[in-house]
Amino acid sequence: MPGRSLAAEEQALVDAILEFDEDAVLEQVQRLRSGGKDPLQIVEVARVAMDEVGQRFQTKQLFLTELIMGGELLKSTMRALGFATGTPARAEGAKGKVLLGTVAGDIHDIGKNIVLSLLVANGYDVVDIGVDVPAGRFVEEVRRYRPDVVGMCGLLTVAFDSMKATVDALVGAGLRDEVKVIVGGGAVDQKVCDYVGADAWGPTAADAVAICRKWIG
Ligand code: B1M
Repeated sequence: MPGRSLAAEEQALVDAILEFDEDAVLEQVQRLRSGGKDPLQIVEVARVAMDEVGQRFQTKQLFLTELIMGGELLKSTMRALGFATGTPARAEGAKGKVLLGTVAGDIHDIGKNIVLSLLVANGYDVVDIGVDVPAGRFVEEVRRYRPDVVGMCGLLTVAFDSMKATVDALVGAGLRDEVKVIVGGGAVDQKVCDYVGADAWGPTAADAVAICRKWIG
């Protein structure tokens, strides 16, 4: 949540996540909800904590077990907030069709599932093809489902090359002009968007929905 400091109750959620205290996390989520905070704002607060978990993992203050625990804790938080946590999923919606997946080499899916939930809640038909999805599979699924938008997620640096390979594969298959491509997750930014050859990137799940809305109504 760049640009503003956290309120005391938001900070309490961050602290509970950093202590890996699930009861305290869920209690704090409940408190924020009762206070009228929007679930997506709560996600962004949890994201602050997960960035810190990631930093501590990187600097070896935390180990893989704790990274996994952090992921599980975040999934419980998402469940409590009513977001999808499973994959794959298919939802029939009246609006346009979005194909969503985490690219090859990357299994991070919590952000993807939030994007999925939000798109479904906004009436889109979403086909979730899961995680670690090779470029060729994206091409196959585009041929099969004919989506309006292809959404690629990835948090690892190596995911950026997978995203580029996927866009290249769509070009090679003659499908690139038939779909809009949006990328997102973790460190994705405009530079990554340009590098991979996507049409847009979404800093948050809400941005992803706003972009799809702009494209397909
Ligand atoms: Co991983 N991990 N992880 N991890 N992990 C990161 C990404 C890392 C930055 C941590 C760090 O070291 N600082 C680092 C990547 C470093 C790099 O590549 N530069 C890392 C690493 C190294 C690894 C492993 C390699 C660790 C290891 O095994 N030694 C390994 C890789 C596995 C693999 O993918 N092949 C690994 C594994 C895991 C877990 C399985 C333990 C777990 C993931 C559980 C899961 O997803 N089911 C995990 C976790 C939890 C994290 C961190 C701590 C948190 C990720 C997260 O869920 N954030 C992460 C640190 C970080 O992100 N700073 C880290 C919350 C989530 C809501 O945010 O996904 O960004 P995010 O989604 C946002 C927006 O980005 C947006 O909407 C969401 C809400 O606003 N959004 C989109 C998301 N997708 C979008 C798509 C769009 C548009 C918007 O359009 C399509």
